[in-house]
Amino acid sequence: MYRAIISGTGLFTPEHIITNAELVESFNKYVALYNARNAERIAAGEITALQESSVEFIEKASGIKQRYVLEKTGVLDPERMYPRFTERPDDELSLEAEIAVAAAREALAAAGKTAADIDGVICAAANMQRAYPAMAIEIQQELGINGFAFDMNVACSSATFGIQQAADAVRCGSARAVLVVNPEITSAHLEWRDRDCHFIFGDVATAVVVERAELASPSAAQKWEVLGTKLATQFSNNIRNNFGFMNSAEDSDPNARDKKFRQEGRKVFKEVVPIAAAHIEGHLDTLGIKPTDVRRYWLHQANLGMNQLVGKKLLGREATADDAPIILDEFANTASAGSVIAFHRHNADLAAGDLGVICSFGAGYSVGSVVVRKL
Ligand code: CO8
Repeated sequence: MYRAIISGTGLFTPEHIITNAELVESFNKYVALYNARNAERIAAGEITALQESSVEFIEKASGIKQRYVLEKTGVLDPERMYPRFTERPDDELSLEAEIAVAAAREALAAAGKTAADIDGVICAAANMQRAYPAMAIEIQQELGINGFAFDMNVACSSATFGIQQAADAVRCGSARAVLVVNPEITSAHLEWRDRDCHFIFGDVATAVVVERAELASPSAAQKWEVLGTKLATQFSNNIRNNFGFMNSAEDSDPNARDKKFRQEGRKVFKEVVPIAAAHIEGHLDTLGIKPTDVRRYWLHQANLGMNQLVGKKLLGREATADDAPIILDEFANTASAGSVIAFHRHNADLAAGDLGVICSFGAGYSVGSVVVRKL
């Protein structure tokens, strides 16, 4: 068995920001239009009037202040309420591959690696742009990497599940180094017309290089030994999206509400916090580490309150921004990428020997943890 390390990370951030104020303004315009157009049916009690959203609610309930998106005019158009992308021909790089490649190039540079050093690419994300060929193979081709590539989807936990696959391949010797990319175009699978969730998500892409410790480049800015990985799943319908290849054969409406992200947010909050905290504690225990010995937790970024509760359960006190950094105020929930953004942004200040945990949790339910030590 070889030792696996994380030797580089990368982040692609879209150029457009939607603030809560902009989002709520356009949502409330949509509500006014909808209610005016349906005034008679609403008055007759056939349908219910839509209610306005509010910046105060969003910030208090979630901690989110803004989100990055790849396209904002379509999202903010009250007659449309979803992004406006142009379909690309088959011989052009697809959008999801494009943002993954941008993050991947940064991760490779940070690790001091070139395409020739990488043996595998895993595209781990909550949504794939198409069924096949795999997004990962297109990304592999664009980067000029040999070896293998495949896609995997475990919704918000895709990144940590991908890191485990990469670490396993490195540890057992089937790959010298594996690139894990998490391109998340959440804006295309969010129902921006639903006030319960219209504020939750943002677009981004992250990338991580996992490689054999002794092959690490001297120019790598950081090296984090993977001490252990642990994954767990438990079926739940509380976060669900029924979009899929059976839709047309079933004669179902491809634009029906259930073909986009939907959730029972309260239940998710209540059920996932204890699962995540117990999972991390159990994982650390198998490695002989106490939760208080961990210098930093890079947690999934879905909700500020969730992370505060997970932090408190682990540490027995309020977790500070230094214990468990928050990036969701700036990025919102970026599905699988959140914990990797937190790691990418907030690891340089740690010292050699410091312990950290990257942990994601979400739809499935699913939870994945990666325990690392700075070399
Ligand atoms: N403005 C004003 N009021 C609102 C709004 C709004 N926008 N939305 C809801 N309200 C109202 C409700 O109607 C309700 O009113 P009332 O009390 O009269 O019934 C009240 O505010 C409270 O509503 P909630 O109980 O729903 O509010 P919560 O405090 O529970 O907060 C959250 C809602 C923020 C959604 C919270 O429950 C939460 O964050 N839960 C956890 C969510 C989570 O972690 N989900 C993980 C999903 S991500 C994942 O796994 C990946 C999926 C794949 C990505 C897909 C890409 C699109």
